Amino acid sequence: MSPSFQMLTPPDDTTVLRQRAARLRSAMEWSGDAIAPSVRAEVLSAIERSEERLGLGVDHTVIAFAGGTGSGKSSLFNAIVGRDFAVPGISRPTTTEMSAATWGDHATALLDWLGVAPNRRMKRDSLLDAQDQSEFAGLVLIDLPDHDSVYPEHRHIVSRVVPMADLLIWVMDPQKYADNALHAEYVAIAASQGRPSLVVLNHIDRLSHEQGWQVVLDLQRILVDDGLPDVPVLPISAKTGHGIEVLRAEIAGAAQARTIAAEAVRADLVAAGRALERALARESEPAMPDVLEMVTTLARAAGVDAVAEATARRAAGKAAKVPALPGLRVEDVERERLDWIDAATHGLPVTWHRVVRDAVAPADALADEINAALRTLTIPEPEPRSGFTSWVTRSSRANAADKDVRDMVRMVIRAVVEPLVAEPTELIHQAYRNLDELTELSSSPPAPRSRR
Ligand SMILES: Nc1nc2c(ncn2[C@@H]2O[C@H](COP(=O)(O)OP(=O)(O)OP(=O)(O)O)[C@@H](O)[C@H]2O)c(=O)[nH]1
Ligand SMILES: [Mg+2]
Repeated sequence: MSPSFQMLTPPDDTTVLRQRAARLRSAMEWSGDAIAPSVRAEVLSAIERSEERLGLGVDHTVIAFAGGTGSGKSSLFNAIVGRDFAVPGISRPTTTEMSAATWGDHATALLDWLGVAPNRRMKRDSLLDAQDQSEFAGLVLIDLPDHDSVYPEHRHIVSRVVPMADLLIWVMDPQKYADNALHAEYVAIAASQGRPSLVVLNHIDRLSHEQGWQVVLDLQRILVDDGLPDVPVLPISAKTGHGIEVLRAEIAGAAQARTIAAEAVRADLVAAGRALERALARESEPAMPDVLEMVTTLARAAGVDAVAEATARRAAGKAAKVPALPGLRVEDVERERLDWIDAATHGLPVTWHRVVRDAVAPADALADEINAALRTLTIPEPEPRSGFTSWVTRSSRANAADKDVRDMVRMVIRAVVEPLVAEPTELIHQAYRNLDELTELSSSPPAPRSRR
């Protein structure tokens, strides 16, 4: 098939992210036992979550209100939606189920994936003016239960949905804004994973102007510790409406920046790549051992010296019987194979030793393949020449014959060693190096590395 212009267009966000997920998956597969089961589960769930999110399209932006009980998530949700849909609490506890509002379309598949019950979904447009509709088009707004609930199922919903949201709005209140559980278990983790966040300090109407700013400054300081030094704190009141317009503008901006959904998926995959990298404790660059050295040693172990020397003696005019090649013993091959694996994993975390060992063919299979190939080899037996030949000529003929035999045997062994030893090792090294790229935020795939 000849290349078309279509094939030459730069890949879009979804394609690049799908490729990243696929590379991460293959790095996982290649690294086999080198990864602890808990890290493997974490990375696989990030891959699956990302693939699912990409499958649903990145045309919607999922924004979720998260925070402690009574902080005002449902009240703020209602203020943005313009209707009392989420149930704000008069008597605690209140929100037990998620509510969702969508603009533009029903986003059915996305809401199914998020696990929003059908009767907790509301499509907003008819009551809104045209400006609202275009500003919020593609927005999926979620009201979450409290993370600090006495009901474990609330925490489960929050823990499940927080990694699925494209933007998190952390709702805090003046009483509990410093709550360690929220910061340590959610905000700091989301920050370390590069998930986009906004922070609002609700119930600001309960404080004097000065008290309000003191709390804002203190919260700002805690956010620096959380790893969110650049996220401003927005003072707000769902009761008086103070700050609601600013919040609306932030939400509209995020909804319009379509890339935010793609960014969230990318951050998810990068965080998974970093978890993988930490688990593998990458230390140094892998180096390919010398294939020729292995081949030469195997040729010697197969008995090439005696055959080459006898052939050389015949070429020099002496009568000598050229012996058959004895071939390789499994223990000789195993010794060489283990030396190869040691060299290929030198400086790498110890678990990679097992990964390379599993990838390279076992010694008995290697010995069988090499011996079978050597049996098909016909070693030329030069006829002793009659008459006078100078010493120099005889000696150069002997050297050439010796070299020919060694080259032939090495070529045959190399033809087995390349696909069964060198290429699998190179693939593992490539998977190991891929981890570098998988831990970077750059969206472009890496330039292909040259093979040795
Ligand atoms: N004074 C004041 N009261 C507020 C404000 N925001 C919410 N409230 C009240 O605080 C109570 C809790 O608000 P909700 O919106 O239900 O809080 P929530 O975060 O959804 O709570 P859970 O669903 O239990 O997690 C309700 O009685 C609200 O009317 C605010 O800015 N100022
Ligand atoms: Mg609520």
